[in-house]
Amino acid sequence: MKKVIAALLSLVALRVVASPEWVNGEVVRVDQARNRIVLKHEYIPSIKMAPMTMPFGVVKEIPLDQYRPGDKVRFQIKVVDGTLDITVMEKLK
Ligand SMILES: [Cu+2]
Repeated sequence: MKKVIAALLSLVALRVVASPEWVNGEVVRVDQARNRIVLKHEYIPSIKMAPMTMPFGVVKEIPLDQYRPGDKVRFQIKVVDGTLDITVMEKLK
């Protein structure tokens, strides 16, 4: 039983540390050649960014060829030297 509780607690701790911030958006333009995407995004609490349409860098693991203008998506970002990169992105149904 103790083991189970310990395992559960470590799971909870992991979730807190890795707690991902999902932001909803809509694809406006895809620039596959430069690994960039223009999104209309919602307010982003972690960086206090108002809703707007703007370009993002995209990590190469994300298959940009599967995205089209008008797709509703949610994504996670990281800030690198003042620019925003999308690290995870998925389509919303
Ligand atoms: Cu923005």
